[in-house]
Amino acid sequence: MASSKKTIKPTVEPTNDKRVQLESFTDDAQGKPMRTNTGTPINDDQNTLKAGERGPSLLEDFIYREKMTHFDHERIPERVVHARGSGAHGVFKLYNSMEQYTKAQFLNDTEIETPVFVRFSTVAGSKGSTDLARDVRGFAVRFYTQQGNFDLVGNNMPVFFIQDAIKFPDLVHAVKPEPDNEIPQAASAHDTFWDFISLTPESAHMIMWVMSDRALPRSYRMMEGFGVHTFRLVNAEGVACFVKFHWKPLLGVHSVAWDEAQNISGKDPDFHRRDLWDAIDSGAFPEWELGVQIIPEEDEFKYDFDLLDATKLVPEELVPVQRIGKLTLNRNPDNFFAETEQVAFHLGHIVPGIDFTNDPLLQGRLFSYTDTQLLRLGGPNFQQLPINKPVIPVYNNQRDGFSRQNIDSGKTSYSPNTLGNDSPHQVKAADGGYVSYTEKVEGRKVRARSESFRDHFSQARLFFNSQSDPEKEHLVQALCFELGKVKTIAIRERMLGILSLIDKGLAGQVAVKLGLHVPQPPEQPVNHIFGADTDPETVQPVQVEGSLKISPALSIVNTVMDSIQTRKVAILAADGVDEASVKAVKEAVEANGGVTEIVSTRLGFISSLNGEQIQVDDTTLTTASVLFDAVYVPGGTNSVAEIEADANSVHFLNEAFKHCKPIAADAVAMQVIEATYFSKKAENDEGVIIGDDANALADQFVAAIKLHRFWEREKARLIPA
Ligand code: HDE
Repeated sequence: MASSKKTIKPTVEPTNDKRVQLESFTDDAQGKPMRTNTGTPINDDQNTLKAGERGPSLLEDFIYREKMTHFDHERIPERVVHARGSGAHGVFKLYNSMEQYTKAQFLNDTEIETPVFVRFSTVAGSKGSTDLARDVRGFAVRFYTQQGNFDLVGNNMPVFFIQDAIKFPDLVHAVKPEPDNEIPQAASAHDTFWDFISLTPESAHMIMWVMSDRALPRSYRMMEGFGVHTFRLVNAEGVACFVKFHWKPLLGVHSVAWDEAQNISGKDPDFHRRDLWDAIDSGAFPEWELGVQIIPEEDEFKYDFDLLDATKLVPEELVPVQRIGKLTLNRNPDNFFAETEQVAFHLGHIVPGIDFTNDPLLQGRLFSYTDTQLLRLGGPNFQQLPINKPVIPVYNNQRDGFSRQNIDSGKTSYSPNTLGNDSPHQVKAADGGYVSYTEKVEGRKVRARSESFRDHFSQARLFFNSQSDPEKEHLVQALCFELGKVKTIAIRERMLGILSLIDKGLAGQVAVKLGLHVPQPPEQPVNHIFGADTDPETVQPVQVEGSLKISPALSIVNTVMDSIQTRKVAILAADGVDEASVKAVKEAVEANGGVTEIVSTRLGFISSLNGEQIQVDDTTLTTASVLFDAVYVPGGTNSVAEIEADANSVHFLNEAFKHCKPIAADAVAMQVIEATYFSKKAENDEGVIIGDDANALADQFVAAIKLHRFWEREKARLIPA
């Protein structure tokens, strides 16, 4: 019989466009018949096959068994860390060519628009935990470049807890819920975490960040991102320089209060996820500028810290951040599981022109990420999932394995070969083949930590000293909260010893709240950074007097405050509201890109003074002040009376005041303000605006929302944190 060679045509032509590529995998079931996975049309998807209407179910029911088997296998292991996250698609556009420093094409050509996928996450909590935990946030960005995928797997803090990757499982075991009772979820305020930290002085700097307002972002869209490690850029001539990567949010860096965060966790645990989704959905696309700090190779030893030590940052005052391009997130995923859950980031996904350094944390990460995906995504073919596939076709001799998607044709899957014309072939460096930077490496085989990694406190102190007074106060309160939750007194005391090595005043303030004394002289932190045979006396941390005393870039008080875009304003109104008073503020807020919602005592429509019907968006029962950035009480005698009489509305205002938010009220609504606990001299409170000229009031209110919060209120009005 003559063999007939059939060619099966792909339904979608191969493409380099990530968007088209993903869409080709997107199933739209609109108007389509239901089938089994092998294509059999399904007649009844609601009843199992039985022997008689009231009889037993039959094993031959392939429709039921296929449906249930698939369901039973729907879950995959969640990420060991960063389990809770949210993703979005976008594009990266370069401002200026970086050709001088790197041959990475997407950093050379300002005409290229590189597709990206970003995933933000918390670290400690499980997949279903709250967004508002006090925690580091993951900030992982994948660039789908024409030279392959480049993943910048960073965090919203520029340093890390530990210096060597081998300590990572210990750190994570310590912060995760305690193993005997699996308590507490998504929280570091417990004994095992602080036990580990108090024995790990290298974590001092990171602890300052995690106890600061940076750990409580208002939104993923209002966080900085950092590559953390020092990386290398390599240009076409093979000349390298060191680089630190930054993401600068165009909306500025903003945070919420701790009391507010705890409240949000109950009222809307999806707060950050929803915020990201809604912003993109409404066309208010989140934007960041990519920043780089470039450090010439010859400056490797110029600083009073080691560039390879991930517990150190390079102060922006020493090496300015150059903004080289913009990331815009402009599309929500179609399917959370297929995209956000299955995306597999790895800082080993690298392209020519970018290279690693010997940072021992970075080196260790290069092993862990692929290893974890093998289990999480069930085998070595996870790179072929739509979200992980590069935009360029991939050919190599890898074959088979669980869930192989490619149908690799031909006889040869080895190199060199003649039977397949020696294809696929290797790529010459001149044609873009990846060549590692030829750094000279020499040394004895040792388990050791460089002496240059032994200063743990100078940058912790730099961070603390660079904070504004309210930020310092929040940091102290955070430590009092966290250590107050620790049950073992010896751990609290050991931590006070560590804090006193950062700043004696800081340690003293925390000690008062813990009812303890700072150990005098401070108990030297037990140094667990060396092996069992090391004499602890010879390897104590060193105290370095950092060259910089203050770094203004570290305080979020110095962030941009020029926009109210996407800020949510609640308008507390009821029947009889003065529509002119609503309109002035609503229009001013919306004209500046903010969002308003009418919040009332019931759902439906309210009638204004003129009989206009105004739709209610939410009630004081179904929403809460912690879900808004600002609140306004318009005029209209009846409306004002109803709001004043509603305990939830008054509570709404009290909470907004407590969390230092801008509050505005029409002069007619003064009686509502008088019903609050802050009524006394409210007009003199910064960020509380009361007036009878609706337009002037609206302008002042918008200006106040730009400032985000009036943290000074906490001290002036004795507000609990
Ligand atoms: Fe990760 N980290 N990490 N990490 N990391 C993971 O990989 C690991 C570290 C970061 O949205 C895991 O896919 C080790 C620093 C982000 O999918 C795992 C060490 C930074 C994400 C892993 C670190 C990060 C992860 C878990 C110490 C900031 C989420 C699931 C050497 C620069 C990515 C996974 C996403 C995820 C290992 C330290 C960022 C287990 C061993 C430092 C943003 O492989």
